[in-house]
Amino acid sequence: MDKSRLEAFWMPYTANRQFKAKPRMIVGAEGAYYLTKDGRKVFDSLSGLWTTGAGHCRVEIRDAVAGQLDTLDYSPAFQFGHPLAFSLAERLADIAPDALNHVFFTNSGSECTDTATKIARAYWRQVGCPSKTKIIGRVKGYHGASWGGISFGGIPANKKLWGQGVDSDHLNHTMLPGNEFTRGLPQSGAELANELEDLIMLHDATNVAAVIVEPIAGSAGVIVPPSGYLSRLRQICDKHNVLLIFDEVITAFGRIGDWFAASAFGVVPDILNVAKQITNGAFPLGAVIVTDAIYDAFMETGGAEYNIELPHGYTYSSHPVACAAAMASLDILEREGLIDRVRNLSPIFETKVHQLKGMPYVNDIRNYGFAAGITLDPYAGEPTRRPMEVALACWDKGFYVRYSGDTLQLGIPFIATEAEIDLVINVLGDVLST
Ligand code: PXG
Repeated sequence: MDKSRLEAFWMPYTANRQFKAKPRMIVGAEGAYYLTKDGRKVFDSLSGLWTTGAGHCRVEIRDAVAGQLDTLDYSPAFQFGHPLAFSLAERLADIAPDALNHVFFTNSGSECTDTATKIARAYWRQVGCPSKTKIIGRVKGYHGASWGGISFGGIPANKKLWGQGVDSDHLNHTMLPGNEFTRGLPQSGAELANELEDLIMLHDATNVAAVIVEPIAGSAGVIVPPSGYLSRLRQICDKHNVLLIFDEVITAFGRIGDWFAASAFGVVPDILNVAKQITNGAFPLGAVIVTDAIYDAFMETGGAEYNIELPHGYTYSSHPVACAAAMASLDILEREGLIDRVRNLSPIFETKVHQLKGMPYVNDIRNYGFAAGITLDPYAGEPTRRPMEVALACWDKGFYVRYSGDTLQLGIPFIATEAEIDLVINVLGDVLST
């Protein structure tokens, strides 16, 4: 491809100069594989960007999308509705735990972050506590690229260019020294949740609206919560009237062998964000699922019936094609028992990924469900270089492996076979030891 065409596209979260010097073009996909421009088949070991667990180019989703484009390609999202949006919302409310019964649609995880935290702040105002505005995130958290996302997130590289963001503070992350190479949930570290109480004391509960965490931090390298940590967060939120927001953009819809981390860990937030896997990546869609208490508060304080209770939304909120893609994707997960498959095969994935312990540079491995993070010793002063080199070597050998910061990430497709798991672990082993 000529240089001016390459330069025309400013690629997101990408080393543009490096990519454009040696492009890695993907032109097709099928099942657990990509097809590259140079005719190679490449195993998709992050299911896209944690999006495509059921495999690529599913005909059921294609047919649903095509059918929807034939019937109703777009309908206005504000003040009018289409039936599929209500059906999808009801379906999500049915599978979400407990009182999480009301769904606000967005188009992405970042929009979910903004939406959930705007709802949290507005909720407190509506119930007579207008000073509760501060949002607490967590170091190493990722909640997207919007102003809310970078403010509540805790990855330094994603924050340093922008200056002042939205009012926030941060809990520490949960990677405790001594917990390296833990399989699944670390048994120690639940007390780290007590920092939330310290922060609430520091700022005063009358000023704190919500805490937002990924139950398992994804982007920063699959940081699994210590056993008991999330339920302690829940208790502290209850004690101080602070809303708990779970960002399940990666963990929802099967990645960890359950519908949600909230259900897997038995801790129910007040607001639950989802995106990515909801449409198997085939169409942008996010959803913010809130409790009866939150929804009812807006309906009860909304004033005259013609008033808009929440002046918030997006042109493409509840896009009919996105809803059709989501329905078809959820059908696939259910019909093919893919969530059970992940749960059943997770111990095998866990055993295999931990076989990389002892390989050169590997200083930690964390895993849960079909997700794993492998942290590598850095080159002196260049923390992100080694994972990039490993990932690019894997690409050359026919494996798409994602890296972020000092960590390699695996989020293998739900449909991956044991043999494919073996192959991806073996290639990582080969690349690390050469
Ligand atoms: N929350 C979480 C937990 C995410 O993982 C977002 C919000 C933002 O979603 P959008 O749709 O606005 O991008 C994400 C996105 C990685 C990786 O390498 C992770 C994400 C995106 C790209 C790469 O782990 N997560």
